[in-house]
Amino acid sequence: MPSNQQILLAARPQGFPKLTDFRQVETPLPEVTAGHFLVRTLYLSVDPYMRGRMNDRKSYAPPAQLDEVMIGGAVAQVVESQHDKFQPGDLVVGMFGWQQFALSDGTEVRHVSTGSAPISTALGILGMPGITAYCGLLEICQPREGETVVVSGAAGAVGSIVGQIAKLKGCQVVGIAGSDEKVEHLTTELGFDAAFNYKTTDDYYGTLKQLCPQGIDCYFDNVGGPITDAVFGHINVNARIAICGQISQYHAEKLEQGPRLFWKLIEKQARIEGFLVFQFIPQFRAAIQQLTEWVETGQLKYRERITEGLENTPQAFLEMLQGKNTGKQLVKVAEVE
Ligand code: NAP
Ligand code: FER
Repeated sequence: MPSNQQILLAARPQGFPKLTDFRQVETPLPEVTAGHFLVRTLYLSVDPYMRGRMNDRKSYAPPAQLDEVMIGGAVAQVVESQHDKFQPGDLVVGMFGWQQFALSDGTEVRHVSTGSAPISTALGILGMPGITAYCGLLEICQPREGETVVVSGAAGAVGSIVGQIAKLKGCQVVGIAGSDEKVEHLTTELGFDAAFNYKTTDDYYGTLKQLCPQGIDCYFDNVGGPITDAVFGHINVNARIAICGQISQYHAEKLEQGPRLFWKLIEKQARIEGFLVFQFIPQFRAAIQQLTEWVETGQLKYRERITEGLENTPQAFLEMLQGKNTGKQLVKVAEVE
């Protein structure tokens, strides 16, 4: 009987996740019933939000369940269908989970539309991370020509797109990332005006002062913690701060006591706003269309770090959390047929 390889959540992590928090099993291939279709996974996405879903805490979505397939987005190919909208051979993107095959009723599944770009980009620059960057920056930070935009987590899937879009809008762009190679990539390949390595810099406040002589008008925050504290010290009147992610806090077992700089928002009449990409669903189509055009004209560049093999998905996830990726971290599971 044909079988399905699946990766389950085996334990809820304490602090930074471990390989033993996951378990691989072989199960029978599900049967296709009326109104459903079966897909074969081609690429899996590993994302920071998955760390939050591994905790037993309800947030915007229920937690991943113990001993069930780990949640996650994937690009897949339909292999068998009893659904009007999806035919064998179709390339689709959806929340199919960490497994070789998935049965779907079509909920929140869309056909891959990446123009001339590879299908893997439907999980990165032309997918959830790209839309997060586009809508988060343009709707919340609203950068104007000549303004200074700072982005943390700058060399990752979201941050690398945020900085490039801010450049397209005529801003001065400063990135913060975790290695010298990443800093080099941002300034030489992606057109950032400046960047620094937060792992080898002690004085974030002083470095930002040097790199942002006009102060900071927009801050796109992917990381939180001491980096964000330092940015607060340099915000201009009417600054806009978008809280996209707080990855420096995701594994914390005890809440960090920060410097509590919210009075800066009063002094500078500044705005800080958290957002979830899903609040922009009405703008998704337009965002993907614009991002596709920028990718096709070479105005937006992207990198992918691709790990081979479903069995290496937990490792790829941990490596992304450790910052081994530049650009979007993916797992390649199978070739298109
Ligand atoms: P990513 O940036 O491609 O990968 C995560 C990166 O985080 C790593 O490469 C690492 O790079 C950095 N990192 C890890 N630990 C860190 C720490 N302690 N301090 C500073 N940086 C750290 O991931 P992504 O998918 O683009 O997501 C980026 C952020 O956006 C995450 O916080 C994520 O939760 C958030 N996000 C939010 C939404 C939303 O709807 N609000 C949607 C998508 C993503 P370094 O080498 O630079 O450390
Ligand atoms: C993410 C980080 C956090 C993300 C969503 C959240 C979609 C939401 C967290 C919550 O509701 O608690 O990267 O991506």
